[in-house]
Amino acid sequence: MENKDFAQLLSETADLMEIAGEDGFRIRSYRNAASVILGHPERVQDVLSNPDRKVTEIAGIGKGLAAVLAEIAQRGSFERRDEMLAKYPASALELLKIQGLGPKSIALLYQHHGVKSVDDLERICREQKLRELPRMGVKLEEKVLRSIESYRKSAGRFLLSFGRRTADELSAEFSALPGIEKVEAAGSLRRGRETIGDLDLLVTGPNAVAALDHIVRHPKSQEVLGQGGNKASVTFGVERLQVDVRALPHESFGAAMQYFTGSKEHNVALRTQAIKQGLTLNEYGLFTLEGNQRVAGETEQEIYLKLGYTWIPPELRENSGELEAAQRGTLPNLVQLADVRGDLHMHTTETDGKATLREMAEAAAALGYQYIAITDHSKALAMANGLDEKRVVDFARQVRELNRDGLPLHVFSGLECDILRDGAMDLAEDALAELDLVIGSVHNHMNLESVEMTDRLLRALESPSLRVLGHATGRLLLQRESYPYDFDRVATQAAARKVCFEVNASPERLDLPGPLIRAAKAKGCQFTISTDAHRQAHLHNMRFGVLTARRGWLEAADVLNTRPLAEFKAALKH
Ligand code: DGT
Ligand code: CA
Ligand code: CA
Ligand code: ZN
Repeated sequence: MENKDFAQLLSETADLMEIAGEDGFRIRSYRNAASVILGHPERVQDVLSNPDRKVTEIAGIGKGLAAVLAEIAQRGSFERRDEMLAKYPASALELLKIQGLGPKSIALLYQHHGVKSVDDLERICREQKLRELPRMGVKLEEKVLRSIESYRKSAGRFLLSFGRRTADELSAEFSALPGIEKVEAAGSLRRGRETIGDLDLLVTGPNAVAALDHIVRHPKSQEVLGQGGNKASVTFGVERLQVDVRALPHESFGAAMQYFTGSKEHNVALRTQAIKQGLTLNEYGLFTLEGNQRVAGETEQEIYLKLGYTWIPPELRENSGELEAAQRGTLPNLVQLADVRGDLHMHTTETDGKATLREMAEAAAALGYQYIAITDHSKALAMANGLDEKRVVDFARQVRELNRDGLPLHVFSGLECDILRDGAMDLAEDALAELDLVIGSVHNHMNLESVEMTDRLLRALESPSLRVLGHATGRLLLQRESYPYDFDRVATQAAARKVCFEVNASPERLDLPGPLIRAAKAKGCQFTISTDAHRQAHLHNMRFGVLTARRGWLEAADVLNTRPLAEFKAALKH
């Protein structure tokens, strides 16, 4: 039993107890224990099996929980959990993932209609029975149906950052094996999609098949889904991410990269072009239809070139105009990580960040940046101890002084100001005017009608201090859909008011998404790419923001924080 497994059993049980409407104290103690165990550096199992140790030594684990943990270690479950599972099946846990439904509503649905699974819930909504329950209604019924749809869409997908981490871990292991020359990730990960379904790893070298043996014997591989002469598939890690590994000969590595990078739609269009030229394209290479002569295959570049295109960056391969542009030679010169000169959205211990201004500045300087903006929350986020007018003015003065005496880079005073329900800024304009950079963000009242949300954002754009619209769709990947509004109208107005859209690099957001970035650019908008860091390590997420910007066809010139310090300062003063 790993700590993760202990934690999961405890928090599942807490969820079920919450559905059952049981008392909050016990529920909190299970949840608390789950998070303590997850963060505990040694294995709980080892502590339990060591006669000289007691689990109660771990802070937050009392006698009652110690008994529970011992029971779990012994038989993989505990009494309370068995009781709950007798009442509600494990499928009830899925219901908590449906946005808009809390444990109380789920309990009600269970009592009245025996709803035990997402399928049951969908049926009850379609039969228009949810609307009749107390405190529910037609709106909620519609919302739940939409949530079910998005839940199904995201089930079995993973964040890009998680895919990247796993790919890096496995690439390093494969590369250390003798006879392996190259390991590359293909598929949606290489295209920088915000979520990935599975990981596609391609390996070449005189002993590339060693990677296949390595993955099927890997201690973290849970299940071997298939193993052939040049391919192995497993589910990997406790998260059970599917990993496909392919071993390839040198001469078809480019063709395989091209094929397995996709997207499927891009590949279909490319193959159609090949056929027009009397050629056929597959994962082994580009061949003549007649005579089956190899024309290209070792690199992607030569394949695209032989078909009349310049090489197409993977982030653009969605069959949305990139092939036509590559044929004409008019592909954008996409922004790169190295172009970014500063990070314009981060939080500190003043609000809900974990590091001080100075610590963030030092970490950012170590990344080679020339400047950052500190943008803590405003007072509407009381939970985060958001800044009021007085603190904002003090903060702006303090930053001016700090810049005079030896910070490792230039710090701009900023704020992530809440956009209130009616579109007003959370703080008075004269306080905002003291700051170098004001980001406006929506953090609550996200379930407005599209018309209301559009008006709210249009009104926010009238604020003379506003420079950036932060994470402007509000989506949380795999958890929460974007809120609806008339994006074209808002983008048109943002362009007119010279307010930038933020490309938020936080892996849970990646907001704006690529297609909306592209739409905003077409309206004449400018952009920033920022991490929304809440601790130093988050500053490294910039790479995911850049990938997302590239999926939106952005060039360095479209992104304000690619400008050198002096130029950036001038742009702020426009
Ligand atoms: P994912 O894994 O759902 O995030 O998305 P992808 O794009 O990584 O899709 P995946 O893993 O199924 O396949 C990787 C690429 O391989 C895909 O983008 C295109 C190519 N590919 C795989 N199977 C087929 C196929 O049956 N037909 C075609 N045309 N292409 C395929
Ligand atoms: Ca994939
Ligand atoms: Ca795959
Ligand atoms: Zn925010």
